[in-house]
Amino acid sequence: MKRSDYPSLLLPDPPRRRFLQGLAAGGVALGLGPWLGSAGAAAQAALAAAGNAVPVLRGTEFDLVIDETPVNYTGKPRMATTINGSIPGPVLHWREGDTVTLRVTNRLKGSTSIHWHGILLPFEMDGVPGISYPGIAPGSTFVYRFKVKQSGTYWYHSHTGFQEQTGMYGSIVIEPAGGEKVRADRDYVVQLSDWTDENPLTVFGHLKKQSDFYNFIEPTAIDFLGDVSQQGLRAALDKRRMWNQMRMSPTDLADISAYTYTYLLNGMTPSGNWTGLFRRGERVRLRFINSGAMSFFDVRIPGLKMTVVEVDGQLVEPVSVD
Ligand SMILES: [Cu+2]
Repeated sequence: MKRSDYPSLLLPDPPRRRFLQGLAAGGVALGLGPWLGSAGAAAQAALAAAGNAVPVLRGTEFDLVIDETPVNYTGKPRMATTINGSIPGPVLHWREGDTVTLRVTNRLKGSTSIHWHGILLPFEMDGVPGISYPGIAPGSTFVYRFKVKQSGTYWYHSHTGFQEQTGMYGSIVIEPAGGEKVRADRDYVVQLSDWTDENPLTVFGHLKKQSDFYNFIEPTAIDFLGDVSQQGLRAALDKRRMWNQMRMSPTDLADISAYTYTYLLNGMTPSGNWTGLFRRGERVRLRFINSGAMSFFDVRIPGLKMTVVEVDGQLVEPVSVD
């Protein structure tokens, strides 16, 4: 799979698009720049050496540390919110039927939380501040413990402020009690997300003041004349009236576009070209996860048929797609 094939959506203009391909080796590993020598540099060097692999943790006991980590996706150094120093955080491998213990330590200046997305558990373990618990205060550790009652592909993320947008998310892979029913020779998580160099609060502020702030492909007078010549004046006017009455734009596919977003795959920018290796004839399982704060993704691998076998942790009637 080539990173350059993705994403095909919402890229306003070519120069910007090239820029937003990002740094070839962006992310945590190259976030060293101005902070070289700061705490955590050794951990980052280890990540750089690991290439494009997201760290994997297996078993029933997990220690997760939430901290700020310097990153650089576009040439501008920024601070991210990380789990064990990486974006995404580690892949958590669980087994159906096991009881897992997850100790989450907060090294941030403010409160944090981890919510286990799609996981069935007692409400006190759900990790939503203000609903199921007060959150995890700075300097403290919260211990989550619950029995794993399901299998499949899930993810986890902060449920506090905009921490998820700034890097605080990871994937969960749960092996079924009786082993995988659909066998594969290789198994890869493909976690898709979006990164902005802006403060997410600023992004939010822009949208509150102007909902199409990041939309640069609004219909123009020339588009209208094109509609008139194709559909006739009446139909063109009707169409425009319909959108105006809804106070919506026909190009309003997502509120936040590539104007500010760099799209990440397993924490790498498009130029980072995340690669999953396999041999000819092997069957590869890809676990696609949308961890975008605001984006949805049109997933395809040009020239390759894929079979969807599982959705949201549920086995489904296999469906062939591109
Ligand atoms: Cu969620």
